[in-house]
Amino acid sequence: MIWSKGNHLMRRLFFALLLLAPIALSQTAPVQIGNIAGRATTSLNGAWHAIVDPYDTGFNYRFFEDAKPRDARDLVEYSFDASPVLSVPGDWNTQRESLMFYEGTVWYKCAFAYRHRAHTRTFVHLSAVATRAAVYLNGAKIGEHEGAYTPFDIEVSGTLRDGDNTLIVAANNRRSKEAVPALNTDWWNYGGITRDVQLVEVPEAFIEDYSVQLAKGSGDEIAGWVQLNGSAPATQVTIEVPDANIRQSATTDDTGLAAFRFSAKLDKWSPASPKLYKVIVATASDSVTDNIGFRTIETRGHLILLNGTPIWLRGISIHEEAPYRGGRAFSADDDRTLLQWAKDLGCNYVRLAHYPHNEGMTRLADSMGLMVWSEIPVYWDTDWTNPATYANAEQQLRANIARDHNRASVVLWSVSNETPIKPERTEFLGRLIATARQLDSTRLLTSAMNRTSNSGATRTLDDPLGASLDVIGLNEYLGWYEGKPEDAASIEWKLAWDKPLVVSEFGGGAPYGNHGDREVRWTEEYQQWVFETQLAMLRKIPQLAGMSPWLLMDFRSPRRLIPGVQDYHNRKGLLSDRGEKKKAFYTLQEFYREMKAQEAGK
Ligand code: GCB
Repeated sequence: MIWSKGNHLMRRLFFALLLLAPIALSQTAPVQIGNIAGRATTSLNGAWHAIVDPYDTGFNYRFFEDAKPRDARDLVEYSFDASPVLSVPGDWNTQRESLMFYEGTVWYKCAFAYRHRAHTRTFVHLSAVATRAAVYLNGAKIGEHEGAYTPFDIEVSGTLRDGDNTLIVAANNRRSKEAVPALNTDWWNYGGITRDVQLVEVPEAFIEDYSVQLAKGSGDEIAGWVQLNGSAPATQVTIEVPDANIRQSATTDDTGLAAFRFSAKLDKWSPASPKLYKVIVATASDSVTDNIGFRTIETRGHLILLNGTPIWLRGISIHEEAPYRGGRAFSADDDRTLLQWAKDLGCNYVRLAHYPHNEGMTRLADSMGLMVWSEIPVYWDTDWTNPATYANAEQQLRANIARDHNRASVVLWSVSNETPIKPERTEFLGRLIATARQLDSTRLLTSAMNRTSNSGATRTLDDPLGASLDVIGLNEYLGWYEGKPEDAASIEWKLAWDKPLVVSEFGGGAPYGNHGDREVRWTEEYQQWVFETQLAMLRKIPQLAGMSPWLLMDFRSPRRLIPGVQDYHNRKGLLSDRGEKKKAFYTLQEFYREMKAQEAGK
């Protein structure tokens, strides 16, 4: 929560869009550096000594000092060096059997050598720590963070020593009703330093972040901003797109912000042609290179338009669960395996449920041509009236948008999943939606809803939240949690708004290889039948603009307890966690083939 740069983004947009008078910058404003992949970094990944501390003893005993007994009689009641190691990145649960169900604190220590280079500043970048992190460098606390799926940066320029340094992270994944998500989720509560840790070196005056995107509503104008940090007012910034013969400049105001808008002739990014341009943002002292796609995304009535043309979202939901080895996914190989399976299914879109996935995922989606629904973990019941809960949710939203606001693949920001209809919920989510719109006016806002008004065979999706969304997300489990698959034949769906509908979830569970009569639950045949009847029902909905059934691959869940069938796994995957394709995979693949052919024929 503490190390956000959300307020930076707000400030930029405030200036860039409203062109109001500057507001003084707070010197201590936290920073989230954009485009870490384009920076000079030193990886701190590896084997870190780790102390499992279920009673939080380390805060009293000051584990963060990494003390060693001075002599044979000295009492130091802990030892990092004698404690076994855990791999970073990686959840702790799947690294040691005794930690599979562990919910508590683990202290991690990394020792590294450093040599300061003149005229540079250094940050520690933590791509994700689940769920709360307290971070210490050479015995002193340097920051803390809450939220298991978003990155944070801590400046250590004055704190790093030339020579040996010790970084200690206390990670805690205890659930709480005030947290986001709260106590109950249908996925594993993986703990630990689950994504990369890096030292990031930047010049004294550096490019903190930038937005280089097509202007809202325009196919031939780029609009955006560059935020400098540590620079003098009126610094010149250049924006270059060499392959489009673009070289433009802009000048910063006294907050370090330079806004720009210029015309540009560009080949548009799309799933059929995921063109990325090399973009160079530079000042006299700093330069960052990115690969950015340019596309527009809008709605008209119940259509979703990509680059002005209607597009139907052939999707699948994905959890950030590692194929083959299990546990939290984090590597480029994990990401590629998952997204390639989505491509094999015929997808042009993926829903990254239910939280921001690692940053490699959206970059890969950019280059593979997959549109992305990106979500924050406001899931099921939440402490709607608690200001700290709201602040945490908003911080996760800000960090997610800050991280991915230059990714062409991301077309939808989702603020929540399956929340109960009550005024305090609608107020909470309404504030998140307004914040997302302020931060990023170019993408579509959505939420996965599941409450309907039912009358006979008619189901009306009229959750009041829908009024403030661009795209209506619907999760429904007819034929699985409710009724029988064949009931789908007589159900009619209505929407309270003339807006696009994306059915964000439907499905049923079957362990791979469990065959039998389709009337028998948990067989692949039953799961396939659910898909057949659902597809027949859903395609009749006039507003249907896409779908992302539940889901690509089986994943771990502490709520899934049938031995021999679930074994702590949600089995609704179209593939097993070993990559075996179930029968329903082919049913959906065939449907997507047909949808694609229809689109091509239009
Ligand atoms: C849902 C939730 C998802 C669950 C799924 C299920 O509605 O959004 O997180 O995993 O159903 O399998 O029950």
